[in-house]
Amino acid sequence: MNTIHIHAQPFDFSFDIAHTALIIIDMQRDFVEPGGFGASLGNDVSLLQAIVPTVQRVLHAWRKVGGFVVHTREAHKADLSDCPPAKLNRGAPMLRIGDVGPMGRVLIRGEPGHAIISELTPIEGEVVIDKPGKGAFYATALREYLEAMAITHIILMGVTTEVCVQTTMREANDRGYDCLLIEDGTESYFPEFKAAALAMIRAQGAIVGWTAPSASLLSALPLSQPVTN
Ligand code: TIU
Repeated sequence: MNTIHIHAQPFDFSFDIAHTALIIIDMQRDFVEPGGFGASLGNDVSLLQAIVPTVQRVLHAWRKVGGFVVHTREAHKADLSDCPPAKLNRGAPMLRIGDVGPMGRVLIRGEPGHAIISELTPIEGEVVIDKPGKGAFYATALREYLEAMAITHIILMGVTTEVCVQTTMREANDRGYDCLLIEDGTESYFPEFKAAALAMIRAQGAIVGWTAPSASLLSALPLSQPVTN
């Protein structure tokens, strides 16, 4: 047991790399690039692009210390059989899930928009979870992967803070995992929602979990030299 302690809110977060997963939520072209699902909902995707270097830096550092990595992607089967009408018909987006856009069919597995952005491409040994919902535990094998690796702690990054990231963090918290969200490794299309999500996660004595800047994590990892992108 080699416990690392990092400065976090509302109090220090302690973990052992061997039992901690880094989970990167939905850093896909469909959310981060123009012409995808995020943009079809009327959002400005440039806000999300700004965190890419930070997410990349933490990912590279986590790989260097031999940590377990999970990437998730939100998407549906081509026949939409895993997309409930309540999700498909919600609101008045420019393009609905399954419609053809500049990056192929929106939010459909295997289409160009489904891909994780090139800066964060998964490497061999990393798990990629395709999820039909906002939470990464719903209708996926994530729990089984975490149990197989004896994971007890989760470090989260990705998008969007108050939708898929927060939903996954709440799901994980209810399943008994201690979770830390990297503050500058997550973003929302709505800065005020990001701020509110961070505040509600760590309120009431870490009711959902902890938050910390990437610098806190990076400075505590046993790296022989600083990680550059
Ligand atoms: N990945 C994720 O957060 N899915 C969303 O639909 N987020 C929005 O903020 N719309």
